[in-house]
Amino acid sequence: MAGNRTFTMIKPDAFAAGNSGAILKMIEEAGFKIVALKATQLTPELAGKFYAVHKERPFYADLCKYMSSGPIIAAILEKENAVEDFRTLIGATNPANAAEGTIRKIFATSIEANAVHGSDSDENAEIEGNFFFNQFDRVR
Ligand code: RTP
Ligand code: MG
Repeated sequence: MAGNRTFTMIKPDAFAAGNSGAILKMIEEAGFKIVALKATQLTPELAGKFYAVHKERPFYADLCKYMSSGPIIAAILEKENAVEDFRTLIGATNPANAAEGTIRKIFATSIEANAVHGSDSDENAEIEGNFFFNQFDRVR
C-alpha cells in the first residue's frame, strides 16, 4: 500500500441513521484504503481526552456528551496526501458551508452532529489512530 494515513470516525448521528455503509463506500470510492476499522462507543471521559485540544471552547461539554451518546466507527485510512484529501472529501465543519457532494453536505445534520471526523495533520492522525488501535489491530 502506498501513501500516508489519516484517522476518521463515523460519528453517533451518522451511525444511528444507518449511514455507515454509505459513508465507507464514498471513502473507498475516493481512493482511501481501510487499514484499521472497528465499531465502538466512547465514554464521556474518553471523548474528553480525544477532543482535549478543544477543552477551552464553548462547545466542548456538548461535544463530549454527543460523541459518547452512541456507537461510532473508528478507522485508519491510507492514501497519498491522506489528511488533506480526506478533509476535502468530508467538507466544512458546518454542513451549511460544506461543498456539494461532500460527506458532511450529504449526511450531517448540524455543526455538531456532522457525520464524520477527519484528522487535521499527519501528527494528529498518528496520535488519534493510536488512541483507538494497537499494532495488531491494523494492516502493516
Ligand atoms: P473534526 O475534528 O470532528 O474532524 O471536525 P473539524 O476539524 O471540522 O472541527 P473542529 O473545530 O475540530 O471541531 C470538532 C467538532 O466539534 C463540534 N463543533 N461544534 N457547536 C459548535 O459551534 C461546534 N463547533 C465544532 C463538531 O462536531 C466538530 O466536528
Ligand atoms: Mg478537528
